[in-house]
Amino acid sequence: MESGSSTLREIHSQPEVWGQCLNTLDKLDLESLVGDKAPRNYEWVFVGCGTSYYLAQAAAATFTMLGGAPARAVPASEILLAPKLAFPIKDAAIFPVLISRSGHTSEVLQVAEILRQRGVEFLAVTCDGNELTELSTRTLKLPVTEASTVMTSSFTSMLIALQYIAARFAGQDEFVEALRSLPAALAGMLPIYGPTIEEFAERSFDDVAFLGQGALYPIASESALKVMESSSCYAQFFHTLEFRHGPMSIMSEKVLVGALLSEAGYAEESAVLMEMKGLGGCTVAIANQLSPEVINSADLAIELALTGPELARLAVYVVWGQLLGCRLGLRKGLDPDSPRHLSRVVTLVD
Ligand code: F1P
Repeated sequence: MESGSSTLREIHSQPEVWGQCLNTLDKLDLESLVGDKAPRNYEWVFVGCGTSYYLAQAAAATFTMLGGAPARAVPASEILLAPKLAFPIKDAAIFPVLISRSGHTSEVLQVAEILRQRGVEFLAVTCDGNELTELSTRTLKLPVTEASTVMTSSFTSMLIALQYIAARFAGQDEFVEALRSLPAALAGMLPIYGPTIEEFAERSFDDVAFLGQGALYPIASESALKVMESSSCYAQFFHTLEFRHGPMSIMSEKVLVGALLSEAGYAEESAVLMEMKGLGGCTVAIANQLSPEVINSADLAIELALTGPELARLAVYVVWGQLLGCRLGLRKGLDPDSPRHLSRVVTLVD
């Protein structure tokens, strides 16, 4: 099979896959799945590893911002190695949500086993294996199949699913409607930005940094992870304004800075990106609506032009980092479907 063909196909399949997931969610009996665990009564603690951990962060941000009740994300390994830090409050007050595309990641399964032994009920969110689902009576399995090692459509689909649940709890029908508009919107954008990103990825970089604030921070983190996994290039992620506090010393013409710009912080965040351009860097600006100064300054400008609440746009923000990582990897002669040293599932043997 041609290098990267599964990853590219899976990235481009997202409009269709999101549509199928939304149909599954519409048919799901959410009340019996999690109705008794309302976020106003329980702290939802989202747990995962790798991409699923960044998804956990984006889900926690959505629950906190939409529902107004605190929610958190922790890597599964923290529950195993620093349990007092990960679960400082009573078991009875938390509702863990264990996220794993495969359902077979050892650290997540170990957390599931610990919770089961302690009698803590949890929701398992997955696209695949039953090893995880067998440990919980509450499971959400999405119709997403991926052949690639790297997670793309599974990340965005599970994100949309968790945002859908957050919106249902918050009684925000217009948020659910905004999620429903994403498949058609992305289908319109991919033919425009897909070729642009392919051409852009002809350049080579020594370092890559993705920046984002608020709920866009986990999306910047996942974008950087995609570039690392798919192109074996070191990529970092920062809260946008933090980049001035030290990291900017890496700036040169061989550094790529990608900024996921929010509406509320647009002026401050775009100023950082333009400053990095002034220091010789190559810049990518991604926003719902871009100002002429940013369009003129950035080497690559991606405008989402979506309607609906900003928080409902997270899934679309990540697609460009997915594509960029894959295209950079292909340009380097790598196979983004099977990145160096990685496997689809991290299985730890005792
Ligand atoms: C989590 C994960 C992936 C990563 C890698 C190993 O998988 O860390 O994010 O790309 O290939 O596994 P999962 O628990 O969601 O299946």
